[in-house]
Amino acid sequence: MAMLSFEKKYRVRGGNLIGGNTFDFWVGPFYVGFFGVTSVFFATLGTLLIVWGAAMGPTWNLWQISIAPPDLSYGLRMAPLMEGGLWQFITICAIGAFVSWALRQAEIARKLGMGLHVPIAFSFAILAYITLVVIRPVLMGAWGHGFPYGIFSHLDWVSNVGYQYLHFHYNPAHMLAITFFFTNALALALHGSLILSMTNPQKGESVKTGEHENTFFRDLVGYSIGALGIHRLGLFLAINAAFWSAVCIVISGPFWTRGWPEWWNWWLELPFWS
Ligand code: 07D
Ligand code: 07D
Ligand code: U10
Repeated sequence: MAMLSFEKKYRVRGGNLIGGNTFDFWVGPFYVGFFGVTSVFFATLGTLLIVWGAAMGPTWNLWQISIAPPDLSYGLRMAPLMEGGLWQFITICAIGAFVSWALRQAEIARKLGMGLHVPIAFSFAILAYITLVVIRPVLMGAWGHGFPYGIFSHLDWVSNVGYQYLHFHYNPAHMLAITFFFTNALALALHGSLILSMTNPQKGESVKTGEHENTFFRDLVGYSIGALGIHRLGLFLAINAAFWSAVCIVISGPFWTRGWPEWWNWWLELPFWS
Protein backbone atom coordinates (compact mmCIF):
# COMPACT_ATOMS: atom_id res chain seq x y z
CA MET A 1 0.00 0.00 0.00
CA ALA A 2 1.25 3.48 -0.80
CA MET A 3 2.17 5.67 2.14
CA LEU A 4 -0.99 6.89 3.79
CA SER A 5 -1.18 10.64 4.46
CA PHE A 6 -1.37 10.20 8.24
CA GLU A 7 1.70 7.93 8.26
CA LYS A 8 3.93 10.95 7.73
CA LYS A 9 3.62 12.08 11.32
CA TYR A 10 4.75 8.65 12.58
CA ARG A 11 7.84 8.60 10.39
CA VAL A 12 10.14 10.18 12.94
CA ARG A 13 13.88 9.71 13.44
CA GLY A 14 15.36 8.16 16.58
CA GLY A 15 14.55 5.24 18.86
CA ASN A 16 17.26 3.09 17.24
CA LEU A 17 18.75 0.31 19.34
CA ILE A 18 22.34 0.68 18.15
CA GLY A 19 24.40 2.73 15.73
CA GLY A 20 22.75 6.13 16.28
CA ASN A 21 20.67 6.79 13.17
CA THR A 22 22.18 4.20 10.81
CA PHE A 23 19.78 3.44 7.91
CA ASP A 24 17.07 5.45 9.71
CA PHE A 25 14.80 5.81 6.65
CA TRP A 26 11.97 4.15 4.73
CA VAL A 27 11.88 2.45 1.31
CA GLY A 28 8.28 2.50 0.12
CA PRO A 29 6.20 1.09 2.99
CA PHE A 30 9.21 -0.58 4.71
CA TYR A 31 11.25 0.89 7.53
CA VAL A 32 14.88 -0.04 6.78
CA GLY A 33 17.02 0.57 9.91
CA PHE A 34 20.19 -1.28 10.87
CA PHE A 35 18.34 -4.53 11.59
CA GLY A 36 16.38 -4.29 8.32
CA VAL A 37 19.70 -4.42 6.51
CA THR A 38 20.97 -7.34 8.65
CA SER A 39 17.60 -9.13 8.10
CA VAL A 40 17.85 -8.75 4.33
CA PHE A 41 21.54 -9.74 4.42
CA PHE A 42 21.08 -12.98 6.41
CA ALA A 43 17.82 -13.96 4.67
CA THR A 44 19.33 -13.41 1.20
CA LEU A 45 22.57 -15.21 2.04
CA GLY A 46 20.73 -18.13 3.69
CA THR A 47 18.34 -18.49 0.75
CA LEU A 48 21.22 -18.36 -1.74
CA LEU A 49 23.02 -21.09 0.22
CA ILE A 50 19.87 -23.27 0.07
CA VAL A 51 19.61 -22.67 -3.69
CA TRP A 52 23.30 -23.46 -4.08
CA GLY A 53 22.86 -26.67 -2.04
CA ALA A 54 19.90 -27.58 -4.25
CA ALA A 55 22.02 -26.96 -7.35
CA MET A 56 24.51 -29.57 -6.06
CA GLY A 57 21.75 -32.12 -6.58
CA PRO A 58 20.13 -34.56 -6.69
CA THR A 59 16.79 -32.81 -7.35
CA TRP A 60 15.09 -29.51 -8.25
CA ASN A 61 11.75 -30.87 -7.06
CA LEU A 62 10.74 -28.21 -4.51
CA TRP A 63 9.14 -30.78 -2.20
CA GLN A 64 12.24 -32.98 -2.17
CA ILE A 65 15.04 -30.42 -1.86
CA SER A 66 16.76 -31.02 1.47
CA ILE A 67 19.88 -29.72 3.17
CA ALA A 68 20.88 -32.23 5.83
CA PRO A 69 22.86 -31.55 9.02
CA PRO A 70 26.26 -33.27 9.44
CA ASP A 71 26.56 -36.95 10.30
CA LEU A 72 26.52 -37.68 14.04
CA SER A 73 30.21 -38.69 13.81
CA TYR A 74 31.18 -35.03 13.34
CA GLY A 75 29.91 -34.30 16.84
CA LEU A 76 29.95 -30.56 17.51
CA ARG A 77 32.71 -29.81 14.98
CA MET A 78 32.34 -27.92 11.71
CA ALA A 79 31.73 -30.28 8.79
CA PRO A 80 32.85 -30.00 5.14
CA LEU A 81 30.37 -27.91 3.11
CA MET A 82 28.80 -30.81 1.24
CA GLU A 83 28.61 -32.99 4.34
CA GLY A 84 26.56 -30.73 6.57
CA GLY A 85 28.70 -27.58 6.60
CA LEU A 86 26.12 -25.94 4.39
CA TRP A 87 23.43 -26.77 6.97
CA GLN A 88 25.62 -25.17 9.65
CA PHE A 89 26.04 -21.93 7.65
CA ILE A 90 22.32 -21.84 6.80
CA THR A 91 21.53 -22.27 10.51
CA ILE A 92 23.75 -19.28 11.34
CA CYS A 93 21.98 -17.24 8.64
CA ALA A 94 18.53 -18.33 9.86
CA ILE A 95 19.31 -17.34 13.46
CA GLY A 96 20.84 -14.06 12.21
CA ALA A 97 17.71 -13.32 10.17
CA PHE A 98 15.18 -14.26 12.89
CA VAL A 99 17.00 -12.34 15.64
CA SER A 100 17.44 -9.33 13.30
CA TRP A 101 13.71 -9.46 12.56
CA ALA A 102 12.86 -9.43 16.29
CA LEU A 103 15.23 -6.50 16.89
CA ARG A 104 13.66 -4.70 13.90
CA GLN A 105 10.24 -5.19 15.54
CA ALA A 106 11.65 -3.78 18.78
CA GLU A 107 13.17 -0.79 16.99
CA ILE A 108 9.92 0.03 15.17
CA ALA A 109 7.93 -0.36 18.41
CA ARG A 110 10.33 2.04 20.16
CA LYS A 111 10.05 4.59 17.35
CA LEU A 112 6.27 4.51 17.76
CA GLY A 113 6.43 4.60 21.57
CA MET A 114 4.62 1.23 21.78
CA GLY A 115 5.14 -1.72 24.11
CA LEU A 116 7.56 -4.50 23.14
CA HIS A 117 4.89 -7.22 23.15
CA VAL A 118 5.33 -8.18 19.46
CA PRO A 119 9.10 -8.86 19.59
CA ILE A 120 8.67 -10.65 22.93
CA ALA A 121 6.03 -12.91 21.39
CA PHE A 122 8.15 -13.62 18.29
CA SER A 123 11.15 -14.43 20.47
CA PHE A 124 9.29 -17.53 21.71
CA ALA A 125 9.10 -18.87 18.13
CA ILE A 126 12.81 -18.16 17.80
CA LEU A 127 13.41 -19.98 21.09
CA ALA A 128 11.59 -23.06 19.74
CA TYR A 129 13.70 -23.02 16.57
CA ILE A 130 16.99 -22.52 18.45
CA THR A 131 16.00 -25.33 20.81
CA LEU A 132 15.61 -27.67 17.81
CA VAL A 133 18.84 -26.77 15.99
CA VAL A 134 21.24 -25.54 18.70
CA ILE A 135 20.30 -26.24 22.33
CA ARG A 136 19.20 -29.89 21.92
CA PRO A 137 22.00 -30.82 19.47
CA VAL A 138 24.58 -29.25 21.83
CA LEU A 139 23.13 -31.08 24.85
CA MET A 140 23.23 -34.35 22.86
CA GLY A 141 26.75 -33.72 21.56
CA ALA A 142 26.20 -33.55 17.79
CA TRP A 143 24.84 -31.11 15.20
CA GLY A 144 23.43 -34.19 13.47
CA HIS A 145 20.49 -34.04 15.90
CA GLY A 146 19.18 -30.88 14.18
CA PHE A 147 16.38 -31.19 11.62
CA PRO A 148 17.08 -31.14 7.85
CA TYR A 149 16.00 -28.09 5.80
CA GLY A 150 13.51 -29.48 3.33
CA ILE A 151 9.76 -29.44 3.08
CA PHE A 152 9.17 -33.20 3.30
CA SER A 153 12.49 -34.18 4.89
CA HIS A 154 11.69 -32.12 7.99
CA LEU A 155 8.42 -34.04 8.33
CA ASP A 156 10.38 -37.32 8.17
CA TRP A 157 12.61 -35.99 10.95
CA VAL A 158 9.63 -35.18 13.20
CA SER A 159 8.12 -38.63 12.62
CA ASN A 160 11.44 -40.47 13.15
CA VAL A 161 12.29 -38.58 16.32
CA GLY A 162 8.73 -39.11 17.56
CA TYR A 163 8.98 -42.89 17.15
CA GLN A 164 12.44 -42.99 18.76
CA TYR A 165 10.51 -42.28 21.96
CA LEU A 166 7.91 -44.96 21.03
CA HIS A 167 4.83 -42.79 21.44
CA PHE A 168 5.47 -39.04 21.48
CA HIS A 169 1.89 -38.32 22.54
CA TYR A 170 2.81 -39.59 26.02
CA ASN A 171 5.37 -36.75 26.41
CA PRO A 172 3.71 -34.58 29.10
CA ALA A 173 5.16 -31.29 27.77
CA HIS A 174 3.95 -32.23 24.24
CA MET A 175 0.47 -32.66 25.78
CA LEU A 176 0.68 -29.19 27.35
CA ALA A 177 1.93 -27.60 24.10
CA ILE A 178 -0.85 -29.23 22.05
CA THR A 179 -3.46 -28.15 24.58
CA PHE A 180 -2.18 -24.55 24.34
CA PHE A 181 -2.26 -24.68 20.50
CA PHE A 182 -5.83 -26.00 20.50
CA THR A 183 -6.99 -23.52 23.15
CA ASN A 184 -5.35 -20.74 21.14
CA ALA A 185 -7.43 -21.68 18.09
CA LEU A 186 -10.60 -21.79 20.21
CA ALA A 187 -9.85 -18.36 21.72
CA LEU A 188 -9.13 -16.79 18.33
CA ALA A 189 -12.30 -18.32 16.86
CA LEU A 190 -14.40 -16.98 19.75
CA HIS A 191 -12.77 -13.55 19.57
CA GLY A 192 -12.87 -13.24 15.76
CA SER A 193 -16.48 -14.34 15.56
CA LEU A 194 -17.54 -12.14 18.50
CA ILE A 195 -15.94 -9.00 16.99
CA LEU A 196 -17.43 -9.66 13.56
CA SER A 197 -20.86 -10.29 15.07
CA MET A 198 -20.70 -6.88 16.81
CA THR A 199 -19.09 -4.73 14.12
CA ASN A 200 -20.62 -6.18 10.95
CA PRO A 201 -24.36 -5.73 11.51
CA GLN A 202 -27.19 -6.46 9.11
CA LYS A 203 -28.29 -3.58 6.89
CA GLY A 204 -30.16 -1.00 8.98
CA GLU A 205 -28.86 -2.36 12.30
CA SER A 206 -26.35 -0.39 14.38
CA VAL A 207 -22.87 -1.53 15.39
CA LYS A 208 -22.98 -3.01 18.90
CA THR A 209 -20.77 -2.03 21.85
CA GLY A 210 -18.37 -3.59 24.34
CA GLU A 211 -21.33 -3.94 26.70
CA HIS A 212 -22.96 -6.31 24.19
CA GLU A 213 -19.74 -8.34 24.00
CA ASN A 214 -19.60 -8.68 27.79
CA THR A 215 -23.30 -9.43 28.07
CA PHE A 216 -23.17 -12.14 25.41
CA PHE A 217 -20.60 -14.15 27.35
CA ARG A 218 -22.18 -13.42 30.74
CA ASP A 219 -25.47 -14.78 29.39
CA LEU A 220 -23.71 -17.77 27.84
CA VAL A 221 -21.18 -18.87 30.46
CA GLY A 222 -21.67 -16.46 33.37
CA TYR A 223 -18.40 -14.56 32.89
CA SER A 224 -16.74 -12.21 30.42
CA ILE A 225 -12.98 -11.82 30.34
CA GLY A 226 -13.31 -8.36 28.71
CA ALA A 227 -11.78 -6.59 25.73
CA LEU A 228 -8.25 -6.25 27.13
CA GLY A 229 -8.41 -9.64 28.83
CA ILE A 230 -9.05 -11.65 25.67
CA HIS A 231 -5.90 -10.19 24.09
CA ARG A 232 -3.85 -10.95 27.19
CA LEU A 233 -5.23 -14.49 27.12
CA GLY A 234 -4.39 -14.87 23.41
CA LEU A 235 -0.81 -13.78 23.93
CA PHE A 236 -0.48 -16.00 27.00
CA LEU A 237 -1.81 -19.06 25.14
CA ALA A 238 0.37 -18.50 22.06
CA ILE A 239 3.57 -17.91 24.03
CA ASN A 240 2.90 -21.01 26.12
CA ALA A 241 2.26 -23.12 23.02
CA ALA A 242 5.73 -22.27 21.69
CA PHE A 243 7.37 -22.48 25.12
CA TRP A 244 6.06 -25.98 25.97
CA SER A 245 6.93 -27.12 22.44
CA ALA A 246 10.53 -26.12 23.13
CA VAL A 247 10.36 -27.94 26.49
CA CYS A 248 8.88 -31.12 24.99
CA ILE A 249 11.70 -31.52 22.50
CA VAL A 250 14.58 -30.43 24.74
CA ILE A 251 13.67 -33.04 27.37
CA SER A 252 13.51 -35.79 24.69
CA GLY A 253 17.07 -37.10 24.61
CA PRO A 254 18.98 -34.82 26.97
CA PHE A 255 16.73 -35.63 29.97
CA TRP A 256 14.65 -38.69 28.98
CA THR A 257 16.07 -41.40 26.71
CA ARG A 258 13.45 -44.15 27.01
CA GLY A 259 9.97 -44.38 25.53
CA TRP A 260 7.58 -41.68 26.74
CA PRO A 261 4.87 -44.18 27.82
CA GLU A 262 7.39 -45.51 30.39
CA TRP A 263 7.71 -42.06 31.98
CA TRP A 264 4.23 -42.52 33.39
CA ASN A 265 5.44 -45.44 35.55
CA TRP A 266 6.04 -42.89 38.31
CA TRP A 267 2.32 -43.14 38.90
CA LEU A 268 2.41 -46.91 39.35
CA GLU A 269 5.50 -46.57 41.54
CA LEU A 270 3.89 -44.19 44.05
CA PRO A 271 4.42 -45.59 47.60
CA PHE A 272 0.70 -45.09 48.14
CA TRP A 273 -0.10 -48.29 46.15
CA SER A 274 2.23 -50.71 47.95
C1 07D B 1 1.23 -19.39 8.16
C2 07D B 1 3.27 -17.87 8.52
C3 07D B 1 3.88 -17.95 7.08
C4 07D B 1 4.99 -18.97 6.98
C5 07D B 1 5.06 -19.93 6.04
C6 07D B 1 6.25 -20.89 6.01
C7 07D B 1 9.43 -21.58 4.27
C8 07D B 1 10.16 -22.86 3.99
C9 07D B 1 12.00 -23.60 2.51
C10 07D B 1 11.98 -24.74 0.28
C11 07D B 1 2.49 -21.24 10.24
C12 07D B 1 7.27 -20.46 4.92
C13 07D B 1 8.14 -21.63 4.56
C14 07D B 1 10.21 -20.32 4.25
C15 07D B 1 10.61 -22.97 2.52
C16 07D B 1 12.55 -24.45 1.63
C17 07D B 1 13.82 -25.15 1.97
C18 07D B 1 3.06 -19.95 9.81
C19 07D B 1 2.53 -19.13 8.88
C20 07D B 1 3.97 -20.13 5.03
N1 07D B 1 8.80 -25.55 9.64
N2 07D B 1 6.02 -28.51 9.87
C21 07D B 1 5.23 -26.64 7.46
C22 07D B 1 8.82 -24.51 8.76
C23 07D B 1 9.41 -27.42 12.05
C24 07D B 1 5.86 -29.57 10.77
C25 07D B 1 4.80 -25.68 6.39
C26 07D B 1 9.82 -23.57 9.16
C27 07D B 1 9.90 -28.35 13.09
C28 07D B 1 4.69 -30.35 10.40
C29 07D B 1 6.10 -24.96 6.04
C30 07D B 1 10.41 -24.07 10.34
C31 07D B 1 8.69 -29.17 13.38
C32 07D B 1 4.17 -29.67 9.29
C33 07D B 1 6.91 -25.19 7.30
C34 07D B 1 9.75 -25.34 10.63
C35 07D B 1 7.86 -28.98 12.17
C36 07D B 1 4.97 -28.57 9.01
C37 07D B 1 3.67 -24.77 6.86
C38 07D B 1 11.47 -23.49 11.19
C39 07D B 1 7.96 -28.78 14.64
C40 07D B 1 3.12 -29.67 8.31
C41 07D B 1 4.09 -23.90 8.09
C42 07D B 1 12.34 -22.40 10.68
C43 07D B 1 7.66 -27.33 14.74
C44 07D B 1 3.27 -28.41 7.39
C45 07D B 1 4.92 -29.89 4.34
C46 07D B 1 3.06 -22.91 8.58
C47 07D B 1 3.45 -28.89 5.98
C48 07D B 1 4.52 -27.75 7.94
C49 07D B 1 7.98 -24.38 7.63
C50 07D B 1 10.08 -26.23 11.68
C51 07D B 1 6.74 -29.78 11.87
C52 07D B 1 6.82 -25.54 4.87
C53 07D B 1 10.11 -22.32 8.36
C54 07D B 1 11.14 -29.08 12.78
C55 07D B 1 4.25 -31.60 11.11
N3 07D B 1 6.42 -26.25 8.04
N4 07D B 1 8.28 -27.87 11.47
O1 07D B 1 2.05 -22.66 8.05
O2 07D B 1 2.58 -28.81 5.16
O3 07D B 1 3.39 -22.34 9.77
O4 07D B 1 4.68 -29.44 5.66
O5 07D B 1 11.67 -23.87 12.32
O6 07D B 1 2.22 -30.52 8.15
MG1 07D B 1 7.51 -27.17 9.62
C1 07D C 1 9.97 -24.20 15.60
C2 07D C 1 8.92 -22.49 14.03
C3 07D C 1 9.83 -21.30 14.32
C4 07D C 1 9.74 -20.30 13.21
C5 07D C 1 10.45 -19.20 13.10
C6 07D C 1 10.23 -18.26 11.93
C7 07D C 1 10.67 -17.97 8.24
C8 07D C 1 10.40 -16.84 7.30
C9 07D C 1 9.23 -16.09 5.29
C10 07D C 1 6.75 -16.22 5.04
C11 07D C 1 7.37 -24.10 17.15
C12 07D C 1 10.48 -18.91 10.58
C13 07D C 1 10.28 -17.86 9.50
C14 07D C 1 11.42 -19.13 7.72
C15 07D C 1 9.33 -17.20 6.32
C16 07D C 1 8.09 -15.64 4.74
C17 07D C 1 8.17 -14.48 3.82
C18 07D C 1 7.64 -23.33 15.95
C19 07D C 1 8.79 -23.36 15.24
C20 07D C 1 11.47 -18.79 14.11
N1 07D C 1 2.12 -33.28 17.45
N2 07D C 1 6.17 -33.51 17.71
C21 07D C 1 5.36 -30.53 18.13
C22 07D C 1 1.34 -32.17 17.59
C23 07D C 1 3.08 -36.15 16.97
C24 07D C 1 7.05 -34.57 17.51
C25 07D C 1 4.99 -29.11 18.30
C26 07D C 1 -0.04 -32.50 17.38
C27 07D C 1 3.40 -37.59 16.83
C28 07D C 1 8.41 -34.09 17.54
C29 07D C 1 3.50 -29.17 18.62
C30 07D C 1 -0.07 -33.87 17.10
C31 07D C 1 4.89 -37.61 16.69
C32 07D C 1 8.26 -32.71 17.72
C33 07D C 1 3.14 -30.52 18.12
C34 07D C 1 1.32 -34.34 17.13
C35 07D C 1 5.28 -36.26 17.10
C36 07D C 1 6.91 -32.40 17.81
C37 07D C 1 5.24 -28.30 17.03
C38 07D C 1 -1.24 -34.72 16.80
C39 07D C 1 5.41 -38.01 15.34
C40 07D C 1 8.99 -31.49 17.79
C41 07D C 1 4.93 -26.82 17.16
C42 07D C 1 -2.65 -34.15 16.81
C43 07D C 1 5.22 -39.45 15.02
C44 07D C 1 8.00 -30.32 17.88
C45 07D C 1 9.84 -27.43 19.24
C46 07D C 1 6.15 -26.06 17.44
C47 07D C 1 8.43 -29.37 18.92
C48 07D C 1 6.64 -31.03 17.99
C49 07D C 1 1.82 -30.90 17.93
C50 07D C 1 1.76 -35.65 16.92
C51 07D C 1 6.60 -35.89 17.27
C52 07D C 1 3.17 -29.01 20.06
C53 07D C 1 -1.15 -31.50 17.50
C54 07D C 1 2.86 -38.46 17.90
C55 07D C 1 9.62 -34.92 17.39
N3 07D C 1 4.24 -31.32 17.97
N4 07D C 1 4.18 -35.42 17.20
O1 07D C 1 7.05 -26.49 18.08
O2 07D C 1 8.04 -29.36 20.02
O3 07D C 1 6.18 -24.86 16.92
O4 07D C 1 9.37 -28.48 18.43
O5 07D C 1 -1.12 -35.89 16.58
O6 07D C 1 10.22 -31.35 17.70
MG1 07D C 1 4.13 -33.40 17.79
C1 U10 D 1 -2.55 -7.79 13.45
C2 U10 D 1 -3.52 -7.12 14.29
C3 U10 D 1 -4.25 -5.99 13.80
C4 U10 D 1 -3.96 -5.50 12.51
C5 U10 D 1 -2.99 -6.16 11.67
C6 U10 D 1 -2.30 -7.31 12.13
C7 U10 D 1 -1.85 -9.01 13.98
C8 U10 D 1 -5.21 -4.74 15.65
C9 U10 D 1 -4.51 -3.17 12.61
C10 U10 D 1 -1.26 -8.00 11.20
C11 U10 D 1 -1.89 -9.19 10.51
C12 U10 D 1 -2.00 -9.38 9.15
C13 U10 D 1 -1.53 -8.38 8.13
C14 U10 D 1 -2.74 -10.60 8.69
C15 U10 D 1 -1.93 -11.59 7.79
C16 U10 D 1 -0.69 -12.16 8.45
C17 U10 D 1 -0.40 -13.49 8.59
C18 U10 D 1 -1.34 -14.58 8.19
C19 U10 D 1 0.93 -13.88 9.16
C20 U10 D 1 1.86 -14.42 8.05
C21 U10 D 1 2.45 -13.32 7.21
C22 U10 D 1 2.97 -13.53 5.93
C23 U10 D 1 2.95 -14.88 5.30
C24 U10 D 1 3.58 -12.38 5.18
C25 U10 D 1 5.12 -12.47 5.33
C26 U10 D 1 5.75 -11.27 4.67
C27 U10 D 1 6.90 -10.69 5.07
C28 U10 D 1 7.67 -11.25 6.22
C29 U10 D 1 7.40 -9.45 4.36
C30 U10 D 1 8.60 -9.79 3.49
C31 U10 D 1 9.33 -8.50 3.27
C32 U10 D 1 10.62 -8.38 3.03
C33 U10 D 1 11.49 -9.57 2.79
C34 U10 D 1 11.25 -6.97 2.99
C35 U10 D 1 11.57 -6.58 4.42
C36 U10 D 1 12.19 -5.20 4.48
C37 U10 D 1 13.31 -4.88 5.13
C38 U10 D 1 13.99 -5.95 5.94
C39 U10 D 1 13.89 -3.50 5.15
C40 U10 D 1 13.70 -2.73 3.89
C41 U10 D 1 14.42 -3.40 2.77
C42 U10 D 1 14.11 -3.28 1.46
C43 U10 D 1 12.96 -2.45 0.97
C44 U10 D 1 14.90 -4.00 0.41
C45 U10 D 1 16.15 -3.19 0.01
C46 U10 D 1 17.30 -3.54 0.84
C47 U10 D 1 18.08 -2.61 1.50
C48 U10 D 1 17.89 -1.15 1.37
C49 U10 D 1 19.21 -3.12 2.38
C50 U10 D 1 20.43 -3.57 1.58
C51 U10 D 1 20.57 -5.04 1.55
C52 U10 D 1 21.73 -5.74 1.90
C53 U10 D 1 22.96 -5.04 2.33
C54 U10 D 1 21.75 -7.24 1.74
C55 U10 D 1 22.44 -7.69 0.46
C56 U10 D 1 22.93 -9.08 0.55
C57 U10 D 1 23.25 -9.91 -0.50
C58 U10 D 1 23.86 -11.30 -0.20
C59 U10 D 1 22.96 -9.53 -1.93
O1 U10 D 1 -3.72 -7.49 15.44
O2 U10 D 1 -5.28 -5.48 14.50
O3 U10 D 1 -4.59 -4.44 12.01
O4 U10 D 1 -2.79 -5.74 10.56
